[in-house]
Amino acid sequence: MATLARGAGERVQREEGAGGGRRLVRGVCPHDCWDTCSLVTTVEERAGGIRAVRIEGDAGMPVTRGFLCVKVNHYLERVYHRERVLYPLRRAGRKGEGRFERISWEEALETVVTRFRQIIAESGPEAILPYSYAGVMGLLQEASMDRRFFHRLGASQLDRTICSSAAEAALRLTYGGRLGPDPEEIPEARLILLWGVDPAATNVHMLPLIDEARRRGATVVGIDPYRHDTARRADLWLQPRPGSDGALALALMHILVRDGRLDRAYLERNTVGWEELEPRLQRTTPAWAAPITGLEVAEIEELGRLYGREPRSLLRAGYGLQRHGNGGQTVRNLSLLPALTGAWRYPGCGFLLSNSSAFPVDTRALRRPDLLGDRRPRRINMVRLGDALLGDPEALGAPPGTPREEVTPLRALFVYNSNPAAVAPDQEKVLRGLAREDLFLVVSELMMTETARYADILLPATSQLEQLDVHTSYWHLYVQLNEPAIPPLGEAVPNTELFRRLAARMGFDEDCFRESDEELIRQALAPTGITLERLRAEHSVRLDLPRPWLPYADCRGPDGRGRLPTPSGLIEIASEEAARAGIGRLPDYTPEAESPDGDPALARRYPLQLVSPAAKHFLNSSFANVEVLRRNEVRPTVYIHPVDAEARGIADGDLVALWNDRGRVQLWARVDGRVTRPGVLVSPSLWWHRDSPGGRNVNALTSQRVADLGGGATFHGTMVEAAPAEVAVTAARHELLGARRG
Ligand SMILES: Nc1nc2c(c(=O)[nH]1)N[C@H]1C(S)=C(S)[C@@H](COP(=O)(O)OP(=O)(O)OC[C@H]3O[C@@H](n4cnc5c(=O)[nH]c(N)nc54)[C@H](O)[C@@H]3O)O[C@H]1N2
Ligand SMILES: Nc1nc2c(c(=O)[nH]1)N[C@H]1C(S)=C(S)[C@@H](COP(=O)(O)OP(=O)(O)OC[C@H]3O[C@@H](n4cnc5c(=O)[nH]c(N)nc54)[C@H](O)[C@@H]3O)O[C@H]1N2
Ligand code: SF4
Ligand SMILES: [Mo]
Repeated sequence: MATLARGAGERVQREEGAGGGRRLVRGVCPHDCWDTCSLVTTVEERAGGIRAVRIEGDAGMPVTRGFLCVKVNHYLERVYHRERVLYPLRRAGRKGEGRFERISWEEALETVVTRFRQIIAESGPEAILPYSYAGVMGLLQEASMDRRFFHRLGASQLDRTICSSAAEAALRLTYGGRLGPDPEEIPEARLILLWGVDPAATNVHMLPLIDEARRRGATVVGIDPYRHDTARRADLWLQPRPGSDGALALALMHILVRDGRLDRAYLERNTVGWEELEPRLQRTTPAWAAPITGLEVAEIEELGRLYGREPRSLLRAGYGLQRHGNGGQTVRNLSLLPALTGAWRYPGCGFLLSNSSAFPVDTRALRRPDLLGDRRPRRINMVRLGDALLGDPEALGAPPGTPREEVTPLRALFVYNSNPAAVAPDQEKVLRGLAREDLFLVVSELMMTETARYADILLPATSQLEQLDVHTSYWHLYVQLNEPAIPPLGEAVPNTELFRRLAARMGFDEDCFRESDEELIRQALAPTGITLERLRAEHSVRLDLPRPWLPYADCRGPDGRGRLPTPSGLIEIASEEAARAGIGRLPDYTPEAESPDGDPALARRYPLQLVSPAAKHFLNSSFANVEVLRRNEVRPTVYIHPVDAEARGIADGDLVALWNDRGRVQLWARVDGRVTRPGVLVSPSLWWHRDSPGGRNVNALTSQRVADLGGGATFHGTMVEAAPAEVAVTAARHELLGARRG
């Protein structure tokens, strides 16, 4: 990899100097991924026009080191994919059928604006809902002109909760924001806990950092019900029951107290509420946590011993463990562990989930919430899209008990940067909602996705090679510029341009709707002190933060007062805000509601806990239509423990059905050592519907229930039953009859 990296760096210089038909353009990977890699695209001018011919990592970027992941190595296959949407299209068949006719931009914009005006006149602007997530993570193309447009319109507001909001809320109330150590300093850690994270799939640029730490003698422990590819790098692997990590963390705290492993000086100076928590930890013994987590007492003791003995520890948590009903409390408990041992004092140590708060970007300038004026449109949680589309009053933001007739239904949905037909929970409801004849659906997409197929108006979006943007990261500390490498394909436009055009059509005459992408970049970066000129020259610029970066080594300012943006200014072990949010003033453990402990009656019907984590060769549902990546991911798969498989007559390689009250899917079973805990199923995600024999992906099973904090998604809190596919038809029918009778 190092050779390749140097090679790419040399070429940048050589070919930039050479001029002529080949050029190298520097960019940034657009995807929702920890790494936020620097890219170099080789562009050729040919008779037929300008074409990107190669994409590789940028050797000049210290964290992403000149290599890309297995997915983005195939980015050009995405850019030039036959399923790219290249022109505005109008639906010509039934909803979802995917038959369209080409129209002009003129006609597309006019159609959207006419329908929006009509809907606003009849039902008010809240009948319109934007639905977007992080299909592109650049500050401009993810959230700028689009937000201005919908603020000015007064549309319903979307709570963007599908990924990380439970953790965000937990860290906000505990630490005042999302900060962790600098990933570049990870090799300094002597103990690394990979807690619910699979870097071999989702954070490949952490692998060399872990390897370096191991060369220097670090111990690596994995804590995940799924023994994924990163397990090869671990000295110890614990497989707790999904949703039980909060209890494991409390047991570790118990061990730290019992064994005298606390950094009392750190706790004293930097935290509030320890004296309230400490006595409560007497009961959270390893023996208490063992039946909850399904771990042996000896395993918990071993983990406690390792963590207590080595304050130079990094707890690297992933987002999977907070996609549970108790996910907020879980992250709160985990994030406090380094405050007990004082790990925050050391480079590369502490708790690392996200570094988003390190970037002082001016999002208000980009998004202009002031365009709302006095209006306070209702908020709709994106996790509940299915219910919202089907008119459920609470999902539409109304107080419990409001009659349906009193609530404005959604009459238009505008989807961009997301593929809800595949990624949103409770898929049957989402698809029924998208199929509503009276719903006006606008989709802006690169690809003919399974959401796009339902569109009334489908608009072509540019890929990252065709647009300008600036990127921060939720992992490393660099700001990076993405320069367009090729002209837009067909009639595709960047999201910023799409909403500029729509605003002009709507007659919005505020100056902010005419600002260029370069102006937006300048506004966004103003507080960082990093200029567009500097980014053009240097491409990747590290934030002006000290090295080593120790965000919580000392939480008091020079005047001795707490300096964190929490009410006390310190790390809040006891939190009034947590009490108000309903999770209690102090860290605690409540079982995941959809689990054997949380709902024993449900577990009798659906005894298996299904986890659907990120697939190595896809990025959510992106890349799942790239042939070579589909082949490498093999087929929609569910990993089953041999005991569960045998009890159901399932053999390795069988087509099986999984079902619950929400839906039913078919996948191929793997019966191997990946899940060593009976009762747990793992299905790497997300495939498109068309790749599964049943025509649905795993989200037909997941629920719209929200987490304890931040309205977060609960994808991994899903109970199901499984059987070989043919037998399952009858079993599911019995289940359905049983449910009706009961
Ligand atoms: N290849 C690839 N990379 C990706 C993505 C992708 O789809 N594919 N998605 C991107 C996105 S949007 C995100 S948010 C990140 C997510 O990155 P990660 O957080 O690494 O990935 P997740 O799939 O959310 O979950 C990680 C792990 O959590 C485990 N897990 C689930 N529930 C529990 C639990 O209760 N306890 C414990 N201890 N572990 C649990 C899962 O088994 C899984 O191994 O990755 C990004 N990168
Ligand atoms: N069962 C299960 N479901 C999950 C998860 C899970 O772990 N298990 N993970 C969840 C997580 S963490 C997340 S973040 C969500 C992600 O859900 P999404 O944000 O929907 O992610 P993608 O599937 O990557 O879809 C993004 C879409 O945006 C489009 N796009 C990309 N760039 C642009 C652009 O510039 N303009 C426009 N208009 N469109 C663009 C892409 O082509 C793609 O179709 O899924 C969630 N769903
Ligand atoms: S998806 Fe992640 S690892 Fe892959 S190139 Fe993009 S930022 Fe890098
Ligand atoms: Mo995500």
